[in-house]
Amino acid sequence: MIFDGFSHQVPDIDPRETEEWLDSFEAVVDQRGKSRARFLLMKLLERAQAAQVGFPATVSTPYVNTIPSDEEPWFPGDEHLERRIRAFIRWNAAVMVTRANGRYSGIGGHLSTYASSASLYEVGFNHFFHGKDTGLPGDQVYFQGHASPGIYARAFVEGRLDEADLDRFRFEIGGGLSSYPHPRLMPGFWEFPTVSMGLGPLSAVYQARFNRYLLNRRIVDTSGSRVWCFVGDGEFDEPETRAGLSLAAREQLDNLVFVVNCNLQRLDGPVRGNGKVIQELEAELRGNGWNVIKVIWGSRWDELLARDVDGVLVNRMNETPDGEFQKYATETGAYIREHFFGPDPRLRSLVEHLSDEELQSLPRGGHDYRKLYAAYRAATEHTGSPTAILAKTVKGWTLGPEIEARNATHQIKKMSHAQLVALRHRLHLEGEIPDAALEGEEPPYYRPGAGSPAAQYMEARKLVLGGSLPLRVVRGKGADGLPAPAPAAFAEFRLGSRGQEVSTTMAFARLLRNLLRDPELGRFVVPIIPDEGRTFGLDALFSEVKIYASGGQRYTSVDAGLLLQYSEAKEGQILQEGITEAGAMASFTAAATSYATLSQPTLPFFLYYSMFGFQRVGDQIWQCSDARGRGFLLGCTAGRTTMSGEGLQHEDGQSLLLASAVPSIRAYDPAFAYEMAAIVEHGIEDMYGPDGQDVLYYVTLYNENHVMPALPEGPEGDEVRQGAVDGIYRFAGPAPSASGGDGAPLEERRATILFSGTAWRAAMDARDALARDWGVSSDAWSVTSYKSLREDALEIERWNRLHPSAAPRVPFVSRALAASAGPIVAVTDFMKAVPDQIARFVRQPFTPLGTDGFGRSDTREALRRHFEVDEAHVVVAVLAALATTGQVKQSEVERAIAEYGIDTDSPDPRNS
Ligand SMILES: Cc1ncc(C[n+]2csc(CCOP(=O)(O)OP(=O)(O)O)c2C)c(N)n1
Ligand SMILES: [Mg+2]
Repeated sequence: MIFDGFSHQVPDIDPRETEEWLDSFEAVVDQRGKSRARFLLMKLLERAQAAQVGFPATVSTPYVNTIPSDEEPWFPGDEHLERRIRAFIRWNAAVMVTRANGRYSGIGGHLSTYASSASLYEVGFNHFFHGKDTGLPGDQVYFQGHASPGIYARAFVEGRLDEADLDRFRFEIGGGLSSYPHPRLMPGFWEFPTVSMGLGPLSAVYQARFNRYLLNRRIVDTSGSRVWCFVGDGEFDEPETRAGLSLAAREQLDNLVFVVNCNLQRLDGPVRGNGKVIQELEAELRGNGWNVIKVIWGSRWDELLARDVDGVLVNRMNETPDGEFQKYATETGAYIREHFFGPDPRLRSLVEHLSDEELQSLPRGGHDYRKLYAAYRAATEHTGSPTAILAKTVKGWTLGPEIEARNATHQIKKMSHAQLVALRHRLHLEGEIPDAALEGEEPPYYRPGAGSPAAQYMEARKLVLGGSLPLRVVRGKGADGLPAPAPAAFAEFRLGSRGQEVSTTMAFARLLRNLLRDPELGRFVVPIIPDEGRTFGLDALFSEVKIYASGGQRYTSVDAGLLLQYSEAKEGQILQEGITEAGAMASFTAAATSYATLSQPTLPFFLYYSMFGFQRVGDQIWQCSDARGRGFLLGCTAGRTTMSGEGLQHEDGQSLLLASAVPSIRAYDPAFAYEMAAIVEHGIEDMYGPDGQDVLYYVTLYNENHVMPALPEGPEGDEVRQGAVDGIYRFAGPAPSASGGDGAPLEERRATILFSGTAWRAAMDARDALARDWGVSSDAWSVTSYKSLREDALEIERWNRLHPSAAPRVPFVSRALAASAGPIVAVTDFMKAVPDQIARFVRQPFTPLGTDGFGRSDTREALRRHFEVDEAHVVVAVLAALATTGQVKQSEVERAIAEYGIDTDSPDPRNS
């Protein structure tokens, strides 16, 4: 019993009155039945709500429409014309997919998702979605990826695409229409990549929140913008779909509407054959504090429900599982009469006056245009919480009995001639598509002529709503772009840490503070943290720029009065997301794409535990890259041995490898503060300067403190900075070799050591030891970006291959390292595959030392010995490499192994 605890703990001040109420309730149950009792309870609850008697929210309501028919608003459109337009779009969507698959069997595409949701989209396009022609940001609409054929078909009917475009659906090589919403491929059309299920809804929540953030911070007036997100009922099973629900309600995002296409099916079959997905989603959403509007039944059911005085029809609706409803969608009227209405004589008599055909065509609410209009209207008028419209539809609706509601419907990619003839009939398009046209090799498209009533109507609606969608425009570039930071922000890092031991994370926290204080750029910086701000040394910012809280701070902080107090404010700048890397990444994406979505560039810095980035939210990073995001991802506490005490699930040795898979990521692993500062300075220019690139920067930050070296003065310093940006530079020249007699390097005992990040210490110690104890002189190079070096080399390799008669070009890394002598040993706190990225492009023998294997907790020293990335292993690797070519004797290698106490029988850390 839900309220047991409550009623037992609150004293009953009038037991007699209580008893009277209970007795009369029991009498209703006995004499009038449970349906009546339920009805009365619902009425009471409604009355309680109206009288503002606080009561725990009931999470589910009967399986009927939320908006009663007598509360539906007047429909302001031309229903007939809108139906015609819908028919044209439906037709073109089906024809486009069919033609594509006729041309190249297997090219794919989807018919039934859009067929189920055409009305859901059209009511939005005709009446609610605001475009961007006015110069305002307009609405942000997240389309279901598999519904793309219908969205293209509408753009065609509007005249934004032509037949040749439609005929290149899914033929993306050479610029055809992309299979799904991909801004990377169609940057003037799609805004939001949605086809990886769950990421669209999550992004939509955080987009709506980011709109509010910019509004509250008085950066963009988003008060007229609404975020619409179309979601599949199957898609709701993705944890990401559900991940943002509570935040949306907590933040009172009444600028957000989810439209859930409840066709009761996913790819393989029913979403909840034995249950009721709409009821389940209603409970989930209401429980999370959402306003839920169910659109289950079309208008022709209203009359039946009005006559359902015993509540038997509602009961039947409540108890029928989705699997049955799906079956009814494929069955005859006689079957429905027998099985749905049949068992109860009261029910049977309710539909006596309807023919079998009428019974079969009793529509679902998601195909009833007026009911949808009412729901959308209510959603836009609702305040205080986000709204979800749960619309019941039939998957494949109008496509005929062989496709509608079939379990295989999602996979059907082609319609036969007979099916197209039937579709034409169903859509009443005989006048527009003559028989002769259907006899041709390919079914024809249809577009109403310019000046036709349909074209005029669409044009008029477009004018009212401010333009067509989807549309991606980039206005936040050039003169409208982001102000460049003053160079002063970066200056201090040139000097090193002047004897102080600091980490690159600490240096970055200072740099971020400098950027936030920049008089021009500062307010556009968006720091994002999923908790752990203190770990990264950002707590000083809490009081300085404050944490964004839409309702301000309504409590006295425990540390109020202290210098570094925890401060939340309505105009706060930090997005403190709490422990949700997924949510933080969605915020990052909203900020990283605001230069296009909202015509206002912002500069996001997302700081997180490096292990929980690419590994945890890799698909979102991919999505953000598709969306042409620009911003900085900071992998803090990076490294497999640097984060000493945390162990297997924390210690990151792979994020740089995972980053190497994302084409638009520039991945950096800086060792020193000045490298980090040079990379960030360059990155801002690279992404937001006049030639702004749609790329993301990934920068690792470590928590190990060192005295940070200073940048050399003058032109040499400039070269170092350039090298740090390009990926490699010589940090230290040949170490004088003690056993070289007078200290001159022995020509034949030379080596090159590459280091990245915190591995620089092992590299430099080894360099000293090699010179001091082994007569080997080595250069040490800092490699800040193996990814950049590899990409440059691959590009040049390709160019050379395709230009056989031209003088071959030489990759940057090959040129750089040509100047260095001896075998190369590369040491990193990441996997060996990270340095291996350049092995092919250097002429010297190449030995990577890295941290392959599961991480574990111990001291840094023990971990570095275990993973074989400490000074000892660098020395041994250098000597062993020199031994293979005879410059060093085998016995010297053995002696080094013994002197350093390396256990040669220890298992490979990769397997242990
Ligand atoms: C993360 C992810 N997993 C799987 C898929 C493959 N997939 C594409 S559509 C689909 C079924 C979608 O069902 P639903 O969300 O109900 O949409 P409907 O087409 O029924 O409207 C699946 C499994 C995907 N696109 N993304
Ligand atoms: Mg579905």
